[in-house]
Amino acid sequence: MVNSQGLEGNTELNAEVGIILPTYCEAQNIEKLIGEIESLKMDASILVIDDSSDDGTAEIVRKLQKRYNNILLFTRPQKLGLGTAITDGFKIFMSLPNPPKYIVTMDADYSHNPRDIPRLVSSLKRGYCLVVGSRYCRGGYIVNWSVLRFAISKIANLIAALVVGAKISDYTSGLRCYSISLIQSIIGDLHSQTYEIQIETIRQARIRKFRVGEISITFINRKKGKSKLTINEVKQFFSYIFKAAFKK
Ligand SMILES: Nc1nc2c(ncn2[C@@H]2O[C@H](COP(=O)(O)OP(=O)(O)OP(=O)(O)O)[C@@H](O)[C@H]2O)c(=O)[nH]1
Ligand SMILES: [Mg+2]
Repeated sequence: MVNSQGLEGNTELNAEVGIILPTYCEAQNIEKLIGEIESLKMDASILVIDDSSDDGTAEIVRKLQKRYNNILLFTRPQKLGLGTAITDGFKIFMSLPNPPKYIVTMDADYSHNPRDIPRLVSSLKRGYCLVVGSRYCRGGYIVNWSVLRFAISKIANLIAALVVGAKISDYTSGLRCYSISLIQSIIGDLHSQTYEIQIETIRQARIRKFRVGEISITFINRKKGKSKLTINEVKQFFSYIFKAAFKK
């Protein structure tokens, strides 16, 4: 079923949690990831935002839609960036007849463990509006990253901490849970195209004095498929942070 927005799947779902999976060429990861999310038997729906991956990612998702009735697929015409994929995901979930109460975002490259989703959601229920899965707090780990990748992430986090000043240790983690009320409040101010979305959401939440927290996670570098992080995206990321610093 394709609705007027170009959304494929059952839009009448009424799940407590909405999970956004942005994909660009994740054919080698998406089936295992969705299978594991489904095995958690949560009250959740899954929304895949695919940028016309040429490796058949969307076809795999369509096949999975026949097995599970809680998967939505939104296909965009070309690679448009992680930031807009996430904001499109927020807008789609908000536009459904029964929007979820909590929205989780996670990478679809199998770096994030689906078993952390229930932990994130229960932390949110304890009074937070945004909970980040942190690799840098006590108990958090990163497995199999290059020194360069780790250094870029650490520098980005140090600068983000200075600019945004939330009491968390990981601003760039893609595994998070948001309350729908937070999303409704910040959506009009989200303009990120790529990875800077992770900082922009926390910054906008802080500006509005929403409670932001974190739980520890273990991040395992992707074993299959290629990273989509390019030098251009790193530049766009730092450019956002520096602009935000001067807006303070
Ligand atoms: N729809 C969409 N998804 C994207 C885009 N860029 C990245 N993604 C997805 O966003 C998630 C994170 O991308 P990765 O390439 O793993 O980047 P990363 O995790 O920040 O960096 P690595 O550590 O190098 O893996 C993955 O699920 C990607 O498929 C994009 O332009 N559009
Ligand atoms: Mg990754």
